[in-house]
Amino acid sequence: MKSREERTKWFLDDRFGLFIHWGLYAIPARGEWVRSRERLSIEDYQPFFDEFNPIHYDPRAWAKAAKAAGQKYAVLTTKHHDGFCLFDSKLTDYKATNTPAKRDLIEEYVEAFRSEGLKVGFYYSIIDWHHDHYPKYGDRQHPMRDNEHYRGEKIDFNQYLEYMHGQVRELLTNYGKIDVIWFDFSYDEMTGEKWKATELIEMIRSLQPDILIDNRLGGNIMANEPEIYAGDFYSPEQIVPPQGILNEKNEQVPWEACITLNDNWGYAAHDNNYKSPKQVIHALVECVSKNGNMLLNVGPNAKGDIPEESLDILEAVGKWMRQNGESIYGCGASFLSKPEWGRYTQKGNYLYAHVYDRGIGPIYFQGLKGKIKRARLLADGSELKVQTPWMAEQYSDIANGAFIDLPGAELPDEWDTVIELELL
Ligand code: FHN
Repeated sequence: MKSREERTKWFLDDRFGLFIHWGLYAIPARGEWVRSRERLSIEDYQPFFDEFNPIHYDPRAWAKAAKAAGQKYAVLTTKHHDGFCLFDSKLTDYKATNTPAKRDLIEEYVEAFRSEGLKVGFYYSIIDWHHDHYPKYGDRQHPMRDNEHYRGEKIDFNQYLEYMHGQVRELLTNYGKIDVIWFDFSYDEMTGEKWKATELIEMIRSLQPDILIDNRLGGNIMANEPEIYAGDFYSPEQIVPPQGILNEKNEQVPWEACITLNDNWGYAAHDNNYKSPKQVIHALVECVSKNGNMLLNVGPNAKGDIPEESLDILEAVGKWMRQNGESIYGCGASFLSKPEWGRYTQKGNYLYAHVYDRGIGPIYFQGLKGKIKRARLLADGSELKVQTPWMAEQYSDIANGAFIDLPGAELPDEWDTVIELELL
Protein backbone atom coordinates (compact mmCIF):
# COMPACT_ATOMS: atom_id res chain seq x y z
CA MET A 1 0.00 0.00 0.00
CA LYS A 2 1.18 3.50 -0.85
CA SER A 3 2.41 5.78 1.94
CA ARG A 4 0.33 8.84 2.90
CA GLU A 5 2.97 10.95 1.14
CA GLU A 6 2.51 8.98 -2.08
CA ARG A 7 -1.29 8.98 -1.80
CA THR A 8 -1.53 12.73 -1.20
CA LYS A 9 0.87 13.88 -3.95
CA TRP A 10 -1.98 14.71 -6.40
CA PHE A 11 -3.88 16.41 -3.58
CA LEU A 12 -0.98 18.73 -2.74
CA ASP A 13 -0.53 19.47 -6.46
CA ASP A 14 -4.21 20.21 -7.12
CA ARG A 15 -4.68 22.53 -4.10
CA PHE A 16 -8.18 23.77 -5.06
CA GLY A 17 -11.42 21.79 -4.94
CA LEU A 18 -15.19 22.24 -5.06
CA PHE A 19 -17.37 21.22 -2.11
CA ILE A 20 -21.05 20.61 -2.94
CA HIS A 21 -23.76 20.37 -0.28
CA TRP A 22 -27.01 19.26 -1.83
CA GLY A 23 -30.07 17.33 -0.69
CA LEU A 24 -33.65 17.60 0.55
CA TYR A 25 -32.69 20.59 2.73
CA ALA A 26 -32.43 22.66 -0.49
CA ILE A 27 -36.24 22.76 -0.52
CA PRO A 28 -36.81 24.46 2.89
CA ALA A 29 -33.76 26.48 1.76
CA ARG A 30 -32.69 27.37 5.30
CA GLY A 31 -29.40 25.46 5.33
CA GLU A 32 -28.58 21.78 5.85
CA TRP A 33 -29.15 21.84 9.63
CA VAL A 34 -32.80 22.84 9.29
CA ARG A 35 -34.06 19.58 10.86
CA SER A 36 -31.86 20.03 13.91
CA ARG A 37 -32.37 23.76 14.34
CA GLU A 38 -36.16 23.58 13.94
CA ARG A 39 -36.57 20.17 15.67
CA LEU A 40 -38.26 18.80 12.54
CA SER A 41 -39.43 15.21 12.87
CA ILE A 42 -39.04 12.74 10.01
CA GLU A 43 -42.76 13.28 9.33
CA ASP A 44 -42.29 17.08 9.24
CA TYR A 45 -39.49 16.58 6.68
CA GLN A 46 -41.29 13.94 4.57
CA PRO A 47 -43.00 16.43 2.19
CA PHE A 48 -39.55 17.43 0.93
CA PHE A 49 -38.78 13.78 0.12
CA ASP A 50 -42.15 13.40 -1.61
CA GLU A 51 -41.52 16.41 -3.88
CA PHE A 52 -37.74 16.28 -4.50
CA ASN A 53 -37.32 16.54 -8.27
CA PRO A 54 -34.31 18.65 -9.34
CA ILE A 55 -35.41 19.12 -12.94
CA HIS A 56 -32.40 21.31 -13.75
CA TYR A 57 -29.78 18.91 -12.33
CA ASP A 58 -26.93 18.93 -14.85
CA PRO A 59 -23.72 17.73 -13.17
CA ARG A 60 -21.82 18.28 -16.42
CA ALA A 61 -22.58 21.99 -16.12
CA TRP A 62 -21.43 21.89 -12.49
CA ALA A 63 -18.20 20.17 -13.57
CA LYS A 64 -17.58 22.73 -16.31
CA ALA A 65 -18.07 25.58 -13.83
CA ALA A 66 -15.62 23.96 -11.39
CA LYS A 67 -13.08 23.33 -14.13
CA ALA A 68 -13.36 26.92 -15.37
CA ALA A 69 -12.81 28.10 -11.81
CA GLY A 70 -9.51 26.22 -11.71
CA GLN A 71 -10.78 23.55 -9.33
CA LYS A 72 -9.19 20.12 -9.82
CA TYR A 73 -11.37 17.91 -7.64
CA ALA A 74 -14.83 17.89 -6.12
CA VAL A 75 -16.53 16.46 -3.03
CA LEU A 76 -20.33 15.98 -3.16
CA THR A 77 -22.59 15.01 -0.25
CA THR A 78 -23.72 11.43 -0.84
CA LYS A 79 -25.64 11.56 2.44
CA HIS A 80 -25.78 14.42 4.93
CA HIS A 81 -26.91 14.28 8.56
CA ASP A 82 -30.58 14.08 7.53
CA GLY A 83 -29.88 10.57 6.27
CA PHE A 84 -31.18 11.20 2.75
CA CYS A 85 -29.09 9.31 0.19
CA LEU A 86 -28.36 10.87 -3.18
CA PHE A 87 -27.21 7.42 -4.36
CA ASP A 88 -29.15 4.21 -5.06
CA SER A 89 -28.34 2.42 -1.82
CA LYS A 90 -29.78 -1.07 -1.47
CA LEU A 91 -29.79 -0.60 2.32
CA THR A 92 -32.51 2.03 2.54
CA ASP A 93 -35.62 3.37 0.83
CA TYR A 94 -34.62 6.93 1.88
CA LYS A 95 -32.89 7.75 -1.36
CA ALA A 96 -33.14 9.90 -4.46
CA THR A 97 -34.18 7.00 -6.69
CA ASN A 98 -37.39 6.73 -4.61
CA THR A 99 -38.26 10.42 -4.97
CA PRO A 100 -39.83 11.98 -8.08
CA ALA A 101 -36.23 12.51 -9.23
CA LYS A 102 -35.93 8.75 -9.80
CA ARG A 103 -32.19 9.18 -10.48
CA ASP A 104 -28.93 8.03 -8.94
CA LEU A 105 -27.58 11.56 -8.56
CA ILE A 106 -24.16 10.31 -7.46
CA GLU A 107 -23.68 8.09 -10.51
CA GLU A 108 -24.37 11.10 -12.76
CA TYR A 109 -22.03 13.31 -10.69
CA VAL A 110 -19.16 10.83 -10.92
CA GLU A 111 -19.55 10.40 -14.69
CA ALA A 112 -19.82 14.14 -15.32
CA PHE A 113 -16.85 15.27 -13.22
CA ARG A 114 -14.63 12.49 -14.50
CA SER A 115 -15.54 13.45 -18.08
CA GLU A 116 -14.32 16.98 -17.35
CA GLY A 117 -11.06 15.63 -15.92
CA LEU A 118 -11.75 16.38 -12.28
CA LYS A 119 -11.14 13.92 -9.46
CA VAL A 120 -14.22 12.83 -7.54
CA GLY A 121 -14.80 12.73 -3.81
CA PHE A 122 -17.70 11.61 -1.66
CA TYR A 123 -18.82 13.38 1.49
CA TYR A 124 -20.53 10.87 3.79
CA SER A 125 -22.16 11.83 7.09
CA ILE A 126 -21.49 9.32 9.87
CA ILE A 127 -24.23 11.19 11.74
CA ASP A 128 -27.70 10.01 10.68
CA TRP A 129 -30.85 11.67 11.96
CA HIS A 130 -33.10 9.31 9.97
CA HIS A 131 -31.84 5.89 11.08
CA ASP A 132 -33.90 4.14 13.79
CA HIS A 133 -30.81 2.96 15.66
CA TYR A 134 -28.96 6.30 15.82
CA PRO A 135 -29.00 7.94 19.29
CA LYS A 136 -31.68 10.64 19.65
CA TYR A 137 -32.67 11.83 23.14
CA GLY A 138 -29.82 13.71 24.80
CA ASP A 139 -27.67 13.67 21.68
CA ARG A 140 -25.77 16.93 21.02
CA GLN A 141 -27.65 17.85 17.86
CA HIS A 142 -30.24 15.19 16.87
CA PRO A 143 -33.55 16.88 15.88
CA MET A 144 -35.31 14.76 18.56
CA ARG A 145 -32.64 15.41 21.24
CA ASP A 146 -35.11 16.91 23.71
CA ASN A 147 -38.27 15.13 22.61
CA GLU A 148 -39.53 13.16 25.65
CA HIS A 149 -41.01 10.53 23.34
CA TYR A 150 -37.46 9.30 22.74
CA ARG A 151 -36.26 9.35 26.37
CA GLY A 152 -35.02 5.85 27.24
CA GLU A 153 -35.56 4.59 23.70
CA LYS A 154 -33.88 1.21 23.20
CA ILE A 155 -31.64 1.21 20.12
CA ASP A 156 -29.07 -1.23 18.78
CA PHE A 157 -26.23 1.01 17.62
CA ASN A 158 -24.54 -1.98 16.00
CA GLN A 159 -27.42 -2.11 13.54
CA TYR A 160 -26.64 1.49 12.62
CA LEU A 161 -22.93 0.70 12.26
CA GLU A 162 -23.74 -2.26 10.00
CA TYR A 163 -25.81 0.11 7.86
CA MET A 164 -23.16 2.84 7.82
CA HIS A 165 -20.30 0.49 6.98
CA GLY A 166 -22.51 -1.17 4.36
CA GLN A 167 -23.23 2.13 2.65
CA VAL A 168 -19.55 3.05 2.59
CA ARG A 169 -18.92 -0.32 0.97
CA GLU A 170 -21.63 0.44 -1.65
CA LEU A 171 -20.14 3.87 -2.39
CA LEU A 172 -16.61 2.51 -2.80
CA THR A 173 -17.72 -0.50 -4.85
CA ASN A 174 -20.37 0.75 -7.26
CA TYR A 175 -18.94 3.97 -8.71
CA GLY A 176 -15.42 3.16 -9.88
CA LYS A 177 -12.26 4.79 -8.54
CA ILE A 178 -13.07 7.37 -5.89
CA ASP A 179 -10.34 9.85 -4.98
CA VAL A 180 -11.55 11.20 -1.60
CA ILE A 181 -13.98 10.06 1.07
CA TRP A 182 -14.86 12.91 3.38
CA PHE A 183 -16.45 11.67 6.62
CA ASP A 184 -18.33 14.15 8.81
CA PHE A 185 -18.17 14.27 11.92
CA SER A 186 -17.14 12.81 15.25
CA TYR A 187 -18.20 14.43 18.53
CA ASP A 188 -18.29 13.73 22.29
CA GLU A 189 -18.09 9.95 22.77
CA MET A 190 -19.18 9.44 19.15
CA THR A 191 -15.67 9.07 17.81
CA GLY A 192 -13.03 6.53 16.81
CA GLU A 193 -13.93 2.96 17.70
CA LYS A 194 -17.49 4.00 18.55
CA TRP A 195 -17.84 4.01 14.74
CA LYS A 196 -15.76 0.78 14.54
CA ALA A 197 -13.38 3.07 12.69
CA THR A 198 -10.46 0.62 12.40
CA GLU A 199 -12.72 -2.00 10.78
CA LEU A 200 -14.15 0.72 8.51
CA ILE A 201 -10.71 1.91 7.39
CA GLU A 202 -9.53 -1.65 6.73
CA MET A 203 -12.57 -2.21 4.52
CA ILE A 204 -12.03 1.11 2.72
CA ARG A 205 -8.36 0.36 2.05
CA SER A 206 -9.28 -3.10 0.72
CA LEU A 207 -11.67 -1.53 -1.81
CA GLN A 208 -9.89 1.72 -2.72
CA PRO A 209 -6.24 1.51 -1.53
CA ASP A 210 -5.29 4.97 -2.82
CA ILE A 211 -8.34 6.91 -1.65
CA LEU A 212 -7.75 9.93 0.58
CA ILE A 213 -9.63 10.00 3.88
CA ASP A 214 -10.23 13.08 6.04
CA ASN A 215 -9.59 13.18 9.78
CA ARG A 216 -13.18 13.32 11.03
CA LEU A 217 -13.57 9.69 12.07
CA GLY A 218 -11.59 10.72 15.15
CA GLY A 219 -8.10 10.08 16.46
CA ASN A 220 -5.26 12.56 16.20
CA ILE A 221 -3.65 13.01 12.80
CA MET A 222 -1.01 15.23 14.44
CA ALA A 223 0.16 12.55 16.90
CA ASN A 224 3.58 10.90 16.63
CA GLU A 225 1.78 7.64 15.87
CA PRO A 226 -1.69 8.55 14.53
CA GLU A 227 -4.47 5.99 14.74
CA ILE A 228 -5.14 4.06 11.52
CA TYR A 229 -8.40 6.04 11.24
CA ALA A 230 -6.86 9.48 11.91
CA GLY A 231 -6.95 10.20 8.19
CA ASP A 232 -4.71 11.48 5.40
CA PHE A 233 -5.50 15.17 5.80
CA TYR A 234 -6.67 17.58 8.47
CA SER A 235 -9.90 19.46 7.74
CA PRO A 236 -10.09 22.95 9.29
CA GLU A 237 -13.46 24.54 8.67
CA GLN A 238 -14.25 28.19 7.93
CA ILE A 239 -10.71 29.18 8.93
CA VAL A 240 -7.18 29.22 7.52
CA PRO A 241 -4.95 27.84 10.31
CA PRO A 242 -2.58 30.69 11.30
CA GLN A 243 0.56 28.50 11.17
CA GLY A 244 -0.64 25.72 8.84
CA ILE A 245 -0.76 22.20 10.36
CA LEU A 246 2.29 20.47 11.85
CA ASN A 247 2.38 17.20 13.76
CA GLU A 248 4.09 16.50 17.09
CA LYS A 249 7.33 15.87 15.20
CA ASN A 250 6.97 19.35 13.60
CA GLU A 251 6.36 17.71 10.21
CA GLN A 252 3.91 19.06 7.67
CA VAL A 253 0.49 17.43 7.78
CA PRO A 254 -1.63 17.68 4.62
CA TRP A 255 -4.63 19.87 5.27
CA GLU A 256 -7.62 21.31 3.45
CA ALA A 257 -9.65 24.27 4.67
CA CYS A 258 -13.33 24.00 3.74
CA ILE A 259 -14.98 27.36 3.21
CA THR A 260 -18.51 28.48 2.32
CA LEU A 261 -19.16 31.17 -0.28
CA ASN A 262 -21.91 32.71 1.85
CA ASP A 263 -22.66 31.60 5.42
CA ASN A 264 -24.33 28.28 4.64
CA TRP A 265 -23.17 24.93 3.28
CA GLY A 266 -26.60 23.88 2.04
CA TYR A 267 -28.79 26.17 -0.04
CA ALA A 268 -30.15 29.12 1.99
CA ALA A 269 -32.37 31.30 -0.16
CA HIS A 270 -32.00 34.43 1.97
CA ASP A 271 -28.30 34.21 2.70
CA ASN A 272 -26.78 36.85 0.43
CA ASN A 273 -23.64 37.31 2.51
CA TYR A 274 -21.30 36.16 -0.25
CA LYS A 275 -17.54 36.53 -0.13
CA SER A 276 -15.94 38.52 -2.95
CA PRO A 277 -13.73 36.85 -5.59
CA LYS A 278 -10.83 38.79 -4.06
CA GLN A 279 -11.52 37.26 -0.63
CA VAL A 280 -11.69 33.79 -2.19
CA ILE A 281 -8.39 34.29 -4.06
CA HIS A 282 -6.69 35.61 -0.93
CA ALA A 283 -8.01 32.66 1.09
CA LEU A 284 -6.71 30.21 -1.51
CA VAL A 285 -3.29 31.92 -1.59
CA GLU A 286 -3.25 31.94 2.23
CA CYS A 287 -3.90 28.20 2.30
CA VAL A 288 -1.21 27.39 -0.27
CA SER A 289 1.28 29.74 1.42
CA LYS A 290 0.87 27.48 4.48
CA ASN A 291 1.02 24.17 2.59
CA GLY A 292 -2.76 23.73 2.53
CA ASN A 293 -5.65 23.16 0.12
CA MET A 294 -8.94 24.96 -0.11
CA LEU A 295 -12.28 23.22 -0.67
CA LEU A 296 -14.72 25.95 -1.69
CA ASN A 297 -18.41 25.19 -1.21
CA VAL A 298 -21.53 25.70 -3.30
CA GLY A 299 -25.06 24.76 -2.25
CA PRO A 300 -27.28 24.02 -5.27
CA ASN A 301 -31.00 24.79 -4.93
CA ALA A 302 -33.98 22.41 -5.08
CA LYS A 303 -34.03 22.51 -8.87
CA GLY A 304 -30.37 21.50 -9.11
CA ASP A 305 -29.00 24.91 -10.02
CA ILE A 306 -25.88 26.37 -8.42
CA PRO A 307 -26.88 29.91 -7.32
CA GLU A 308 -25.93 32.60 -9.84
CA GLU A 309 -24.02 34.49 -7.16
CA SER A 310 -21.81 31.44 -6.62
CA LEU A 311 -21.31 30.90 -10.35
CA ASP A 312 -20.29 34.54 -10.77
CA ILE A 313 -17.66 34.22 -8.03
CA LEU A 314 -16.33 30.95 -9.46
CA GLU A 315 -16.09 32.55 -12.91
CA ALA A 316 -14.15 35.55 -11.60
CA VAL A 317 -11.81 33.33 -9.59
CA GLY A 318 -11.29 31.20 -12.69
CA LYS A 319 -10.17 34.23 -14.71
CA TRP A 320 -7.50 34.94 -12.10
CA MET A 321 -6.55 31.26 -11.97
CA ARG A 322 -6.10 31.05 -15.72
CA GLN A 323 -3.55 33.87 -15.50
CA ASN A 324 -1.90 32.87 -12.22
CA GLY A 325 -2.57 29.17 -11.57
CA GLU A 326 1.16 28.33 -11.70
CA SER A 327 1.44 30.17 -8.37
CA ILE A 328 -1.09 27.76 -6.82
CA TYR A 329 -0.81 24.29 -8.37
CA GLY A 330 2.03 22.25 -6.88
CA CYS A 331 3.07 25.20 -4.71
CA GLY A 332 3.47 25.46 -0.99
CA ALA A 333 5.11 27.58 1.67
CA SER A 334 8.21 29.61 0.83
CA PHE A 335 11.54 29.60 2.69
CA LEU A 336 10.92 33.32 3.12
CA SER A 337 8.67 34.74 5.84
CA LYS A 338 5.50 36.64 4.97
CA PRO A 339 6.35 40.00 3.31
CA GLU A 340 4.69 43.30 4.22
CA TRP A 341 2.98 43.68 0.82
CA GLY A 342 1.32 40.27 0.50
CA ARG A 343 2.19 36.55 0.47
CA TYR A 344 4.71 34.12 -1.02
CA THR A 345 4.04 30.72 -2.52
CA GLN A 346 6.84 28.56 -3.90
CA LYS A 347 7.49 25.56 -6.13
CA GLY A 348 11.13 24.50 -6.28
CA ASN A 349 13.22 27.46 -7.44
CA TYR A 350 10.16 29.38 -8.59
CA LEU A 351 9.01 31.89 -6.01
CA TYR A 352 5.67 33.63 -6.47
CA ALA A 353 5.19 37.05 -4.93
CA HIS A 354 1.49 37.75 -4.42
CA VAL A 355 1.43 41.53 -4.20
CA TYR A 356 -1.73 42.89 -2.54
CA ASP A 357 -0.39 46.34 -1.54
CA ARG A 358 1.15 48.43 -4.30
CA GLY A 359 2.78 50.85 -1.88
CA ILE A 360 5.06 53.52 -3.26
CA GLY A 361 8.02 52.80 -5.53
CA PRO A 362 9.59 49.39 -6.11
CA ILE A 363 8.53 46.21 -4.33
CA TYR A 364 11.19 45.19 -1.80
CA PHE A 365 12.29 41.56 -1.47
CA GLN A 366 14.12 41.02 1.80
CA GLY A 367 16.84 38.37 1.51
CA LEU A 368 16.86 38.06 -2.30
CA LYS A 369 19.79 40.26 -3.29
CA GLY A 370 21.73 38.49 -6.05
CA LYS A 371 19.35 35.51 -5.93
CA ILE A 372 16.87 36.40 -8.68
CA LYS A 373 17.67 35.00 -12.11
CA ARG A 374 14.54 36.32 -13.80
CA ALA A 375 11.39 38.23 -12.85
CA ARG A 376 8.12 38.17 -14.78
CA LEU A 377 4.59 39.42 -14.31
CA LEU A 378 2.93 36.00 -14.15
CA ALA A 379 -0.35 37.07 -15.75
CA ASP A 380 1.21 38.03 -19.09
CA GLY A 381 4.83 36.86 -18.85
CA SER A 382 6.12 40.40 -19.29
CA GLU A 383 9.65 41.16 -18.07
CA LEU A 384 10.20 42.94 -14.77
CA LYS A 385 13.59 44.37 -13.87
CA VAL A 386 15.50 43.88 -10.63
CA GLN A 387 17.13 47.22 -9.90
CA THR A 388 18.34 49.11 -6.83
CA PRO A 389 16.80 52.59 -6.65
CA TRP A 390 18.83 55.79 -6.19
CA MET A 391 20.03 56.41 -2.59
CA ALA A 392 18.79 52.97 -1.52
CA GLU A 393 22.10 52.36 0.19
CA GLN A 394 21.29 55.22 2.58
CA TYR A 395 17.94 53.99 3.81
CA SER A 396 17.41 50.29 3.38
CA ASP A 397 19.02 46.93 3.87
CA ILE A 398 20.42 46.43 0.39
CA ALA A 399 23.07 44.07 1.76
CA ASN A 400 20.63 41.25 1.10
CA GLY A 401 17.48 42.88 -0.29
CA ALA A 402 16.36 43.28 -3.91
CA PHE A 403 13.96 45.72 -5.55
CA ILE A 404 11.58 45.23 -8.48
CA ASP A 405 9.71 48.15 -9.94
CA LEU A 406 6.10 47.71 -11.03
CA PRO A 407 4.89 50.13 -13.71
CA GLY A 408 2.19 52.58 -12.66
CA ALA A 409 0.74 53.71 -9.36
CA GLU A 410 -1.88 50.95 -9.22
CA LEU A 411 -1.36 47.20 -9.23
CA PRO A 412 -1.89 45.53 -12.63
CA ASP A 413 -4.30 43.19 -10.80
CA GLU A 414 -5.83 44.88 -7.78
CA TRP A 415 -6.91 41.54 -6.32
CA ASP A 416 -3.48 39.91 -6.42
CA THR A 417 -0.62 40.79 -8.76
CA VAL A 418 1.72 37.83 -8.99
CA ILE A 419 5.41 38.24 -9.77
CA GLU A 420 7.17 35.04 -10.80
CA LEU A 421 10.78 34.98 -9.60
CA GLU A 422 13.09 32.30 -10.96
CA LEU A 423 15.78 31.92 -8.33
CA LEU A 424 19.43 31.16 -9.02
O1 FHN B 1 -22.44 19.66 10.34
C1 FHN B 1 -21.64 19.72 9.17
C2 FHN B 1 -22.06 20.86 8.29
O2 FHN B 1 -23.41 20.70 7.92
C3 FHN B 1 -21.18 20.87 7.03
O3 FHN B 1 -21.35 19.64 6.32
C4 FHN B 1 -19.73 21.04 7.46
C5 FHN B 1 -18.81 21.03 6.25
O4 FHN B 1 -17.53 20.66 6.65
N1 FHN B 1 -19.35 19.94 8.39
C6 FHN B 1 -20.17 19.84 9.56
C7 FHN B 1 -19.93 21.00 10.51
O5 FHN B 1 -18.65 20.88 11.00
